Amino acid sequence: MADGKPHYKTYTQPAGGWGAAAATAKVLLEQSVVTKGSRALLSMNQPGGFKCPSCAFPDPDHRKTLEFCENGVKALAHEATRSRVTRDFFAEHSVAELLEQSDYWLEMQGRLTEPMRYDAATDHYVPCSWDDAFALIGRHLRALASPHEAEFYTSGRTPNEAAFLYAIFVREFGTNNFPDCSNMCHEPTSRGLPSSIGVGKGTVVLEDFAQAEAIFVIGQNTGTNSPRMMTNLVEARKRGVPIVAVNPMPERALIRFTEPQDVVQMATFGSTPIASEFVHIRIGGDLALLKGMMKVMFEREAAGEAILDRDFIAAHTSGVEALRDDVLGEDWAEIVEVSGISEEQIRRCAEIYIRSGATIICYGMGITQHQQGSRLVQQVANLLLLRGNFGKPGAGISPIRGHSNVQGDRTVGIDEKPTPAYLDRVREVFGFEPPRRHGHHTVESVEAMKAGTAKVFIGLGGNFVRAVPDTEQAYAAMRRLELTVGIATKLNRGHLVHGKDALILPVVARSEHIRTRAGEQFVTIEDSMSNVTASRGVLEPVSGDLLPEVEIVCRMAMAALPASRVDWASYIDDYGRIRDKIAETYPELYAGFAERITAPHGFHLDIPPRRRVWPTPDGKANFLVFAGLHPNTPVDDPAMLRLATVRSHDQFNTTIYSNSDRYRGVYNDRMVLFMNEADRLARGLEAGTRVTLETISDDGVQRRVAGLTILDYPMPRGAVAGYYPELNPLLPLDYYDRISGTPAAKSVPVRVVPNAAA
Ligand SMILES: Nc1nc2c(c(=O)[nH]1)N[C@H]1C(S)=C(S)[C@@H](COP(=O)(O)OP(=O)(O)OC[C@H]3O[C@@H](n4cnc5c(=O)[nH]c(N)nc54)[C@H](O)[C@@H]3O)O[C@H]1N2
Ligand SMILES: Nc1nc2c(c(=O)[nH]1)N[C@H]1C(S)=C(S)[C@@H](COP(=O)(O)OP(=O)(O)OC[C@H]3O[C@@H](n4cnc5c(=O)[nH]c(N)nc54)[C@H](O)[C@@H]3O)O[C@H]1N2
Ligand SMILES: [Mo]
Repeated sequence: MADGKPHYKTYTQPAGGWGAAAATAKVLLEQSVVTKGSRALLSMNQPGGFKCPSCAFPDPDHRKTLEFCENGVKALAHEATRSRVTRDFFAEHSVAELLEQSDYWLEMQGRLTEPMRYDAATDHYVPCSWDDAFALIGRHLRALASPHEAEFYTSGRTPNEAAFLYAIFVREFGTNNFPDCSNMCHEPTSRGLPSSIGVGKGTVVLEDFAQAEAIFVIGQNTGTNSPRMMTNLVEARKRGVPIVAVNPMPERALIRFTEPQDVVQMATFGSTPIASEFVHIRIGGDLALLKGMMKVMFEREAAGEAILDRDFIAAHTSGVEALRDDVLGEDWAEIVEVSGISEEQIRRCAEIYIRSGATIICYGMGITQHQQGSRLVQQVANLLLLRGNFGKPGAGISPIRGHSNVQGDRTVGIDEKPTPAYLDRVREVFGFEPPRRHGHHTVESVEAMKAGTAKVFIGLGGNFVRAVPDTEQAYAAMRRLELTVGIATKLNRGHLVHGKDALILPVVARSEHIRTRAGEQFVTIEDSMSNVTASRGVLEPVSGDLLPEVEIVCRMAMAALPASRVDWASYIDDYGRIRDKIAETYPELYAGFAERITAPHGFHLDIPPRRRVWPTPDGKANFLVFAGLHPNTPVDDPAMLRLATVRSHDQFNTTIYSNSDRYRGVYNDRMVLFMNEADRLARGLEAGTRVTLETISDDGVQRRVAGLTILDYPMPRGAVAGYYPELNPLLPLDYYDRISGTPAAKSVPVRVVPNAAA
């Protein structure tokens, strides 16, 4: 519940277990969907059912009867909720009033039910017909001096069929302005890995977990953000496989976990220890750790031991000498200083890695959201390449993606820097000339809004203005626009921080039936391990006035492009036709789509490195050098702390399920700052004091967040953490990885403002 008093109590139980079971029941009750929700859960992640709308972790095909987790249940319960946002709700509350409410309150109002248009005269959203909504969008888009004045955002819940058509529509309209949530997330994987192994995706499949001999989990909070992966970690640990967790926060589920599906463990209050080695890394210390491990390997190899996979390196890679020189040139004292990890523990990690015949490295936002996130990802690949950990069972690189279809959206064309090969295919398949000039990623789209060169924003899902950095500036930028369109299931702040004209367009959700004139339709999703599966909703749509995302995309296109070469109307009813076009556009990945998708568990998209084929210019996997030990520019200020903005256990990105964070022992409060006690004492602060945090930057902008309660927490010295999106005002817009465009949300240099009124 959100309205209790804030309190803080260290969580000492294993993660998962009865706490998870209780939380599951509670959220179903809270959303009044016990029967409906429980019925739907029987179909979640099952053949013939729908894919969980929460994270992108795959589900096994040798499944248990139930294949969901606590946070999947929360996502479903909030989607299937009995609460509704109706025209009466909007009549009752002006936008100014709604802006005063918290993100949590907005979320709790329930599902959107009909299209609404902003009325400036009264500052209320008022009902509007779908025809009028599309006409308004068409009018605005056609009035632009250039197609590059529009920004077309995508959030990763959008299924392949809608995303593919959106990519075609926007390109026929004439721009590659595709800011998307991936730009804030795993873009360092998508951009960093191709120069290394030739593809921008992970190489591991779920079965590999059963054959791995060591698993590293770096910068990823598994128990909260991909809880179904805990099953794989538990199984591995029971087989005696070492698990190394690298994290500045001792995330509870990575320490000890009870599987809610394990009847015996539940009944006996048993649990499994997860990490055999917990590496309490400094924020941004991962480069030093990775290099330290590689240094151990090169040193021992030079001393005559057979540490490296020499045959693999000779046959499949290039650049190992340059990497060796770089790594051997690093100094131990500095490695220890920057990582915060002792040489002894780094040697232990190296030993685990060396002894393993097949290693998987999983990673999340703790690796990607740094100023040099893309190059950090490449160092993860280097470490794996040194022992040939690609193209064999139980081994590989495993980025743990975020949104359930964020990977799929990119595969089917949501890309601000599309390849010439894709654009050529689009021209051949659809008969128009797509734009070649690269478009805007997320940060560039905000810059364009600030500069006034962007005029229209269309958001296919998501909560753009809350997810991007520099909240104040982003709000101001958004308010300059001529038109903002939010295509969504739930009301969020992005609909309230709007342009002169604004629309809220409600969609059929993942768990609901899509019925068209051609009958029941299904959509497809690509998970984090490149499996493509069908998703069929099982619940009745919450209102008769919702449209599926596919239809919304088609009708926007028809309104904006009266002379289009594409037969949009034909795609509205029959999603099989869209899949045929996907197959035509991507023959090497999607040939035979219609047939292959009928398999109960879908199919796997080809990942060439799994076959030891490297689609790089020289046909080899490349060791890439990243000089130095810092993935973030060092800041010369003794008062500096590195701030990581993270998710609580009770949120999905900007959607706040409750104000508590059970595993970190925080209840009814999101305005907290996790800090090492010694750092607190060094600043002369008392535990539980409220402070103001200020960003250290040299652009002359003051960025502050006040009212943060300090909690003593086992953080490394110099590292603090707090919640996203509340702390986004501290993240400067231009503080991002230049290769991927991803904001460095895990390493913001900040200081506590002494004596600020908080
Ligand atoms: N329930 C739930 N599931 C989700 C989401 C959600 O919000 N809620 N979001 C989805 C999305 S879009 C995504 S991208 C994923 C995100 O899932 P995660 O990648 O787990 O994301 P975060 O919680 O932001 O942070 C990950 C971890 O990075 C650690 N960290 C911070 N800085 C560093 C560092 O410098 N080095 C290392 N090694 N670690 C560091 C933090 O302590 C934290 O444990 O989850 C997806 N699944
Ligand atoms: N400081 C900081 N900032 C971050 C991050 C961080 O760790 N720190 N993480 C970044 C990451 S990894 C990500 S992925 C982004 C997330 O950014 P977004 O993807 O933009 O945000 P979400 O909160 O996932 O979007 C939630 C909204 O999506 C809508 N929605 C839900 N389901 C559907 C659906 O099926 N269809 C449609 N059309 N709409 C739907 C609902 O209206 C809901 O309000 O945030 C990024 N921002
Ligand atoms: Mo994400």
